[in-house]
Amino acid sequence: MFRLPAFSQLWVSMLALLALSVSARADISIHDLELRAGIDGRPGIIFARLTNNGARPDSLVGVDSPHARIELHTHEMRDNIMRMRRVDAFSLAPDTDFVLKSGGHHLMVFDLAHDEHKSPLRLTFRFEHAPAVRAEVSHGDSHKTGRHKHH
Ligand SMILES: [Cu+2]
Repeated sequence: MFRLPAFSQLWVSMLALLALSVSARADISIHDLELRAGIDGRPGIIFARLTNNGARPDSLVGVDSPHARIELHTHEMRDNIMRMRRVDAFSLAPDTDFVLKSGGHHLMVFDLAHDEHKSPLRLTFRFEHAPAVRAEVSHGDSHKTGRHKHH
């Protein structure tokens, strides 16, 4: 009987750990992931919607994949021409959706060494504050990539 307090203490700390990991996991969620593979060795592109459920601003500082090198890109108007530019981070305002879409912010996929159209691409989203989020994205329709120009 004297071992019971120790056991229940362990149980309480386990519950606390569980609660911690659940709330941490909910900080930033990623939806609507879409991968458009590039044609003839051109870079692919990833779209998604990131929701910062936390109470403070955060930033996406990188996306890692064992299959490819991934850059954060944005579009900006310069000399009356829309160009893509690499950025170090995307700011994620609290309680707000950040949308990666065609013609806007997006993820550029380089050197895709991957068995195309078979297994999904594994991704790890890294943030300034929130714990990293792992996700997978399957190959979508590559015919649409023609509209996306890369400079
Ligand atoms: Cu780009």
